[in-house]
Amino acid sequence: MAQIETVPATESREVINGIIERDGVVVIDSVLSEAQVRILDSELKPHFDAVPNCAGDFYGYATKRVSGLAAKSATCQSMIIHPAILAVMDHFLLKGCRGYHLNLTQAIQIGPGEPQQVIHRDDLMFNFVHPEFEAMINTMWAVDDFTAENGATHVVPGSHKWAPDRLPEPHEEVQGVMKRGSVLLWLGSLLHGGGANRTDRPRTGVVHSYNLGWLRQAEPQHLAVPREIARALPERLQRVLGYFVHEPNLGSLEGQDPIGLLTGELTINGHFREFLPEEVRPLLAEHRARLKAA
Ligand SMILES: O=C(O)CCC(=O)C(=O)O
Ligand SMILES: [Fe+2]
Repeated sequence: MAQIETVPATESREVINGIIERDGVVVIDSVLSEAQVRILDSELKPHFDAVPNCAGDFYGYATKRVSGLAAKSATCQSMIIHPAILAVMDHFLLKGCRGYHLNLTQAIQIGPGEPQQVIHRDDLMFNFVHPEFEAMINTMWAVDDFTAENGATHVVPGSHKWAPDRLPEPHEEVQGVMKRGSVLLWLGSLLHGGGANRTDRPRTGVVHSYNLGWLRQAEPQHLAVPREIARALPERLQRVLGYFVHEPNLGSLEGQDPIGLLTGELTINGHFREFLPEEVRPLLAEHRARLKAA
């Protein structure tokens, strides 16, 4: 039978990353306190009350989705840059880029009667072959207890190493059963999907996904988070939202670091900087030396 390893929030980064490398998935137990989950739940409630059900064969018909969480929930803001989460992103995503960003935020409330979602890989969003590294990684924070009955996410451990066309046998699929406040992490290349809700109450979870800093964000965070809100956030979070330059020169504004939009340092027609990785410096220095000598 397939299994998901659950580790305590105190588990070392090395062990957590090792499990994810092997299985493509892990649960970190009780990262948020009961009090934090309660606040998160109350921050999400008015948005779930306002939003209609999705209507799509992928998103479901009895499921509600709320995005823009980096602007809507202070608890999500701190979850996005939780050190245990960023340690995983550092380990996997920095193999494929010089800096990563948030791909999307989405609170997902699977309502009673919703059938199981199709098993899929989220990284199909980025349609290129990338065997050397992951393009994206997901976190699913349990706002309710996730149970087999209420729609805990299905995953197929090990499927991140499968040929793209291999489909899982029923015994290879397992649900991410976890207590509220826990977080399920899975690689973008892992087969998974939302579960069927066979109870009479919704199942709420919060997805934050992260991707390589040179890929497009599924939910453009500069647009999703109004600038007045972004301005007040901690710098680490501003960077993860996408206010940084991916060297060389990807994402600069006016030839400047886009974080200047938040700090007030960005000037129109100001000094047009270059943002270059260290390893190209010798090549440039050599070129200048040759020019001088000529
Ligand atoms: O809600 C879930 O458990 C997972 C949803 C999912 O995988 C998706 O919508 O891409
Ligand atoms: Fe998914």
